[in-house]
Amino acid sequence: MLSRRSFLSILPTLAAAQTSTPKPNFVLILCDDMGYADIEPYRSEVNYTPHLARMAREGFRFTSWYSAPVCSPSRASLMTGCYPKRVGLSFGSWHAVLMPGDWHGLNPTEITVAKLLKQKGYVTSCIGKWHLGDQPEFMPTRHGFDTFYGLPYSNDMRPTPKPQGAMDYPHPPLPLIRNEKVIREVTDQDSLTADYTKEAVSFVEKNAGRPFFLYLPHSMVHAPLAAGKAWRDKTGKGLYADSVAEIDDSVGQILKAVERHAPNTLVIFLSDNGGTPRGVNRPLRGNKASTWEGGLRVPAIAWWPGKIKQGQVSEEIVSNMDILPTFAALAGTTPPGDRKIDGHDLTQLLTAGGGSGHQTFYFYHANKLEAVRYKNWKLLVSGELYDLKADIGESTNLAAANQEVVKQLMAKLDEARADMGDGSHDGPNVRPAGKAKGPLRFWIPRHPESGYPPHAPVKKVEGAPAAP
Ligand SMILES: [Ca+2]
Repeated sequence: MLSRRSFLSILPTLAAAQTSTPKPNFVLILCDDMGYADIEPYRSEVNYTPHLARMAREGFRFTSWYSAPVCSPSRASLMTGCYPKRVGLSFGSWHAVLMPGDWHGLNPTEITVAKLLKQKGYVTSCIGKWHLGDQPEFMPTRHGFDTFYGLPYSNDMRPTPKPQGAMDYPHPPLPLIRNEKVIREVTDQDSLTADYTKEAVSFVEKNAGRPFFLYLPHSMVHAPLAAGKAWRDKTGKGLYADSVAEIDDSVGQILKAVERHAPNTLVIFLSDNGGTPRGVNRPLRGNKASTWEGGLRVPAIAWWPGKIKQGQVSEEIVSNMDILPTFAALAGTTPPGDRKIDGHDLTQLLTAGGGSGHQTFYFYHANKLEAVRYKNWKLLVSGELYDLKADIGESTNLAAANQEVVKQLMAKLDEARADMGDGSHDGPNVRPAGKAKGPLRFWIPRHPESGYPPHAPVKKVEGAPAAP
């Protein structure tokens, strides 16, 4: 046993050791529209994804990671640690997601995970698709990222020959942006994944000596699908499979760069929402843009050799909202205390094998509350009840035999309504989306031959509110 004196004498050494513990780096890789069973760790029978398989084998795989049904809301929750509804971004201004020239975006008053980490001395970069507002004040460089390279929104938001409806709103040319400057119009998307990957690897190499946060939201496998020359027709299973294979190769390059240059790095791989019918969501019901499990439950793998034990799998309810509190804790800081944050710190779960996720998770589709999960139960507002542990595919409605559970979960739905609201009613604890201050601009004006004015807003989309 240590004498009191020798015990006291080692205290300063311990304190010094603690303060000198290097902060971990973070790499957050986000795939777009990838389905639950599109990769090997989730039993894909189509796609060959050796690098993601390795990540899962050597790391931690979640089977109940929830995102949001579509792109912008999913990214809002990743960046803020909150339900999209809480930060006013469960819906765009006239479409399910934010559109080019949209007057809404992630509120500049929100504290993103990038802003938090930057305050702790991290160098931060967003490489890929942003989709949280394309007006200058909403861009990554105004939300805590030192640098940005990529697209401001989805790769399908580009000029189309015949605009019809909201998705075919007469879009401006699709811009590739570095920081806050347009590099060029993107017409051929084949090199996007390779370009992002090259930028990402170079970022890791350059910043290996300091704590960094790399956010890498790929444009793929969102349509229009594309793959680099080396990948096109490589799988023999079509362009979707080629595109998935290239994403997997990109993951391999990131892991290699991290191992070589910055081994103290937590890498997380996610999809931003459930898969489309192009991919495979088995055994889940439904697809992207629904609140069936197939709309929000996504592949999710965490990898951090030496810190995360190999080959772990967890059924805990976890979500995009947990990224901010987790990264904050690992970087030695805390989420902002002046506002409601919905996410949980997953550090214990990831590194100690203990700890738990959420007991309750709410499913919003646009502004509408559609379901709640509590432990293994999921109740839809329609009154249908599913036991997700026994019936992950939501095939058997057990409401009739479980009226007490229905009652309990209905009360939980009411709690969400009183907190965040439902439909056009915003609850008292909802914060507004940002609203653009200046005249609405596109990054590249519309081509004169499009027949539309050069800048947004232009054409009245049916059902859309008037532009401010
Ligand atoms: Ca998406």
